[in-house]
Amino acid sequence: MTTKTYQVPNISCGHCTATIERELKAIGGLQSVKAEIESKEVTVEVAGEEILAEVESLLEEIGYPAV
Ligand SMILES: [Cu+2]
Repeated sequence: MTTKTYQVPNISCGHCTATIERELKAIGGLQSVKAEIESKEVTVEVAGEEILAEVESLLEEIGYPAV
């Protein structure tokens, strides 16, 4: 299992974090996701590193690219 934290500057409120968590949960192999408003961070736990590429492209697709 791999854990990774992304910096996502576009997070500004609870709607953003709810959207990110809801959308990322659709990814197969994603074990957990936590988005935080104050730190503008998204932390994911995935079954394997290859899934991180999917996480990154989905974040971009929904308007919350990681820097
Ligand atoms: Cu928001």
